[in-house]
Amino acid sequence: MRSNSEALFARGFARMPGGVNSPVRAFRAVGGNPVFIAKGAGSRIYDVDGNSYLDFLSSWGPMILGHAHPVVVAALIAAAHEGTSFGATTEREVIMAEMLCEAVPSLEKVRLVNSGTEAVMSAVRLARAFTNRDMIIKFDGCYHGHSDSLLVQAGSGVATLGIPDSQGVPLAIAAQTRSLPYNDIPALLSAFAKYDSRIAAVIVEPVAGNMGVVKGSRDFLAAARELTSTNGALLIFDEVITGFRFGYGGYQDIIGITPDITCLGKIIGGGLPVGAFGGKEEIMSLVAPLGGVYQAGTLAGNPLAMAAGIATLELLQEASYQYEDLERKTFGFCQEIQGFFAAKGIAVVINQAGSAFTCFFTEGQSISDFATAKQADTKAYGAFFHRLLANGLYFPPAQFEAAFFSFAHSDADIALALEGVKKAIQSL
Ligand code: HOZ
Repeated sequence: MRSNSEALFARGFARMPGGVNSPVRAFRAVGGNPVFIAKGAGSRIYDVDGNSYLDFLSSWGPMILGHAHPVVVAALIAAAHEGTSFGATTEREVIMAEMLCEAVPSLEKVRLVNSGTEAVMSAVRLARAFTNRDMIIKFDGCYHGHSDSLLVQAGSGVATLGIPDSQGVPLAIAAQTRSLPYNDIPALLSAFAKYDSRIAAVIVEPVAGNMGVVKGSRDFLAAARELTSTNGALLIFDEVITGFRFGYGGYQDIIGITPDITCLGKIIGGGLPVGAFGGKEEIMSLVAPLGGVYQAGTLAGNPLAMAAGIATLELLQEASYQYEDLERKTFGFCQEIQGFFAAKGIAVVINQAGSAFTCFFTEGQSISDFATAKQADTKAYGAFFHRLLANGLYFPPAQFEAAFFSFAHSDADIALALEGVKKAIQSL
């Protein structure tokens, strides 16, 4: 029973485009109307009708500690009592900048902003200024937020809604972005052969999360590193999802490839709006007020976002938070559900990286890029999603997204989740 959700959706629909403030939330990719969430605690979220769900959306990534972690909440309350915004610098910003630079190898200096979109938009501007070039190379199915330059063959909501090249982006701007197949080294080589002295930057999600989970191969990422270095372009890692998700720091540590600029968001804000971009001192010195690349924000480095982010990062450094455990649990879970699908005779490819995974409904052997991801049967995913919901599990409401485990998922939660997934699959 979801009558309160239905009533709220009807009210919201009258006053907000599609009834939402971010398109994928409208459930258009899976059918039906969205569930309105009232609250969350640990591994669970609760809707406005009193239904409870084990949460595998994790707010699209940030909630690696689970919802309303008491230490994060206490940090937020303490910060709120001291004032919520000053538009002036605060100690928490310095602490956060120090923590990020210590944890992520490519960061010598960092600028804190309000979202992943803002971080990437500013990183692209910075790369263009540093190289004095205009062209950006991205990859099909990677999503880097909704700034004009990057809404070209993008993933996430735009892929889901079939508008990877958004209306309203001037052709002249889109023409400065080339999108290549992900994990395709020959395509990268040809692009550099064709455009070399025009390329300002290659931007990539080292593990794509926005066409569903798809790992960038080490060879592919290494080729991007080498080609950009030899050709005077910059390599930007969009680690908005991967940062602090697979280990304490960036995914760049795990694969041992250091980009020139790193973009962060999600986990570093502990569930509050935040983003960051940074890199070598030489590059970051171009950012105003030191240099001529303008970027600013009234709420940048906001005290509440800093408090939640610092508390989250501090907890993640404690011995009780072992990323290997989280990965092992996620791997085991994916293996089990692969078995359930096989028993039911449903063809599925499950891509898993660390604590992130996606079930692609496809007869294909593997999903390694957007072309193979797009072969997935999105209607079948929609049916699966609704069966999961009916069994108390909240997965991403779209095929081209990642599901996440959090440290709050206990063994008992996982056992319950497996039971729910099994029932959902059996009822398909
Ligand atoms: N762009 C997000 C998914 N990758 C969706 C954000 C939201 O709807 O909250």
